[in-house]
Order: sequence, then structure tokens, then C-alpha cells
Amino acid sequence: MSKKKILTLVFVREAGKILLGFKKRGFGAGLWNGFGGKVEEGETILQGAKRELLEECGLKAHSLKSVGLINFEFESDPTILEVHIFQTSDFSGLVAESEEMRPRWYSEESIPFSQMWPDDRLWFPYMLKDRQFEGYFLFKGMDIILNHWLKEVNLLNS
Ligand code: 8OG
Repeated sequence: MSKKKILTLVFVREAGKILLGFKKRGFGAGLWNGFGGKVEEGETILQGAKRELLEECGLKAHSLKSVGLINFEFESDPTILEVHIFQTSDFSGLVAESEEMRPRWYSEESIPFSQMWPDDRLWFPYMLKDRQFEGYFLFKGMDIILNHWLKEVNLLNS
């Protein structure tokens, strides 16, 4: 039977730039990504997203906009990762490196897709145009996408 894990992923965007973090350890180590992780028991998805953002890069999001919802499945693993993706330009604090992430601002024109999860180059265009989307990816290992779909949708906003 398949199990679901609920995860968050937050992108901070401001003036044509996007904040990415170089993941130093754990799942997805060595790749640039947004900030996020598992939603803990007793917190909402939104609370989890804000907590992870603060823990991983020092920024406090005052509000988050829903951008996307992707289910990831790995060929040899029954666990489905349900990733809730948000963006924000409504934040305060100073960007700070954490044990997990080394943050850096990138121009939205030069996003380092070759050092990111391979699915990202397929759905980033929706986010960069402020379109909401839903998707599914089936992976073999961490590099090969066996199957996927993506579609534009209207997600409820937080
Ligand atoms: O707690 P942990 O750091 O292991 O959580 C994994 C993070 O990685 C979480 O923010 C969700 C995110 N993530 C995946 N798969 C993918 C993916 O294919 N692309 C991107 N950009 N992020 C992903 O779990």
C-alpha cells in the first residue's frame, strides 16, 4: 500500500531574483532548491512551510502564495511525496546560511537548472509566470523521469 509524506517547498522572489539554497546534506544534497521539508504533526502545511523557510535561510514569510502541488513517486519506493509549493515576496529578516542550506540570489534569467532536480525545468516556467499548476512525476533513481504530467490549475490561496 502506498504511504504519503506531506512536504513543503518555498521560493522567495524579489525584483527579478529568486532565492535558492544549495542543499548541503540529506535528500537532494548537492542541488539548488527552494526551502522546505516535512510538515510536522500538529502544524498546518502553511505553518510548516514558514517554519522551514526560517530554519533554513533565516527569512520570515508574512504570507505565502500557493503555486503548485506535485506528487512524486520513486520506482522502488511505495511512499508518495506530496510537495506543496509556495512563493512569496512578503518577507523580513536577513538571509543566513544554515546547516542544511547555503542560500544565494539568482537572476530569474539564469536559474542553475543543470544543478537542480530534473523536473524543475519543466514546472519553473509556470511559477515564473505566476501560474498555478499540478503535476506528477515518476522517477527512476534521482535522475531519470519515467513518466510525468503537468497542468495549469487554480489552487486555493492561503
Ligand atoms: O526534509 P527534506 O529536506 O528531505 O525535504 C525535501 C525537500 O525537497 C522538500 O522541500 C521537497 C523538495 N523536493 C522533493 N522533490 C523535489 C523535486 O523534484 N524538485 C524540487 N525542486 N524539490 C523537491 O522532495
